[in-house]
Amino acid sequence: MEDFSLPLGSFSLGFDSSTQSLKATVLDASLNIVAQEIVNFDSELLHYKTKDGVYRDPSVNGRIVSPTIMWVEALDLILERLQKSGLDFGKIVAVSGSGQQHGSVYWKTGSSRVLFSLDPKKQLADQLGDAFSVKESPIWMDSSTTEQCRAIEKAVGGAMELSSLTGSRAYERFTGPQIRRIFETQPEAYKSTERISLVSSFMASLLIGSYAAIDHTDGAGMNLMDIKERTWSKKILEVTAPSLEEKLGKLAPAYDVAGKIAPYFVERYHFDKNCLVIQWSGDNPNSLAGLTLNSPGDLAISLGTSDTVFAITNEHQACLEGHVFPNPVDTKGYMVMLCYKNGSLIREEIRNNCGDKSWDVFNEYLQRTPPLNGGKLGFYYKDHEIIPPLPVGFHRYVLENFKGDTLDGVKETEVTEFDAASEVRALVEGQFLSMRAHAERFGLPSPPKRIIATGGASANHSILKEVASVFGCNVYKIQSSDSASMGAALRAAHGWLCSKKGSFVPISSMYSGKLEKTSLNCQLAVAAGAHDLVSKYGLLMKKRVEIENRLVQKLGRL
Ligand code: ADP
Ligand code: XUL
Repeated sequence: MEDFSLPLGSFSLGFDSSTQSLKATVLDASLNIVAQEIVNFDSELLHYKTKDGVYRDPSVNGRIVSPTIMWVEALDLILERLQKSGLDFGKIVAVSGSGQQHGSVYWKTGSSRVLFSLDPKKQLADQLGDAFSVKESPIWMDSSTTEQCRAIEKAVGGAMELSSLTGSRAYERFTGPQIRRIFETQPEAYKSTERISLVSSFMASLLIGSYAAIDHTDGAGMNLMDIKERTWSKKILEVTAPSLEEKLGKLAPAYDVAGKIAPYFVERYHFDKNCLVIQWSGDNPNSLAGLTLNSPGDLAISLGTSDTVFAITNEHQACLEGHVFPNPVDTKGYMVMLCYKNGSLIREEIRNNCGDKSWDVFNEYLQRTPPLNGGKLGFYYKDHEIIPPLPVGFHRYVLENFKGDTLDGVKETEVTEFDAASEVRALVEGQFLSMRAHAERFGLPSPPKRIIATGGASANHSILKEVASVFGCNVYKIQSSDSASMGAALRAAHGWLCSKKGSFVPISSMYSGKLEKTSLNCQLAVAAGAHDLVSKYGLLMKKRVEIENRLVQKLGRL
């Protein structure tokens, strides 16, 4: 029988270049974690003065960016830390990574030469400071491109047409509308750009010392790629910005080799010169790999800076809400996903305002308040939301006479505040009710067979208990809450095996029959909530959707 694992004693390394931090996970050949590191942007790279890893531009509505060079500096720093921890880089046979999706990097003409000849005696950031034509990368939180979204949709024949071509209608954070905005507002910078990378392909480019391709899965988050053909859609490129194809370079499958590790890393950190860099991909797709999501009835909920809900599917259907991406570890299937912008950051804000800045107090409030919150419902947006498309603002309602058995005679009254404990419950219940409602509408597994939770807030048992109650199913977790870097390390090993074999091998062959002995094993975290509660939450959800629709009519943009 063929051996589908890395050689004994070797390692694979996965990064997660996310909104607030850069993380790394090292797996051994048995797929167990041997090292993990993190660099937090706000608290450890103080000189960039980011808040939550980003700059919110007060002068342009919805503009949210991050300094590109900060991500570069973080890479050296995390490698230094891994080195200090005693990691033998020579054992790493493959590296891959996750990038926050949609964010874009603009390489200035001539930068490929700098990238190709990096001096191992100097830091990367000291050499690449002048490599970018746009120094602040637009990221997934940006919502400044509504005009560009509508123009692109119109030019290709409508939102549904764009969704059927690319997997999503136009979204403000998607890279195509972002590129069009750069072209319109900074034409000189656009002209002097020789390559546009995603965060994922950008970080891979640093590691191979030349421009890496964009992988098919993260490429589907751009509104530029024909999702069925997995090629750039010429029609959409034309209506987005001039000479775009040459600036984007090639597309490649996620399991492809991007290149060998650059001499910079061999000399500075003593990587083996044959170490392969496998295509990086988006953080959500790599989480799908790290959570070994391969059953159509499973639902993943990621509670990171953004909250996302995703599952696998065999078909691609056009939709006006949510996204379809090629499955990064299956050559034929797809992943479907919903993304919320107000995830961990609004939970932190409510924790700070109502819960004494402490998760313990926040959790105690959740435990102290009854399920359904006595009919108190809230909508909390500290940043412009994606689902539903509503602007910054808080909206609170009390449902009179709501007992959870009928909506007859139930009327809502808008109020300006709740007591602290009810505010916490209204936020958390509201987030999961919205996920359940939109997941059902989008055709995600309902009820799911099980939920696998991940992301920073999945460390919080009280929050996971609410997930189990609202959805009415068991909630599982893997060993690490950073499934994006775990998935990247797994995909690195997978890409290495595909390269050795000379063709695609199913990723499950790496762990089938021995999953429970690996760090990828999913374990029960919380058992399903009581059955009658699930139907009561169903009614509350119905009411919430009614109110949400009214808010969107009044305040939203579609
Ligand atoms: P990203 O990868 O998108 O940068 P993470 O998945 O690392 O984000 O999650 C970071 C978030 O996790 C923080 O913003 C924090 O609010 C949240 N978090 C961490 N620990 C807890 C906890 N115990 N309870 C709730 N949220 C938590
Ligand atoms: C997904 C999205 C976010 C980022 C966060 O569409 O915008 O989840 O990937 O890193």
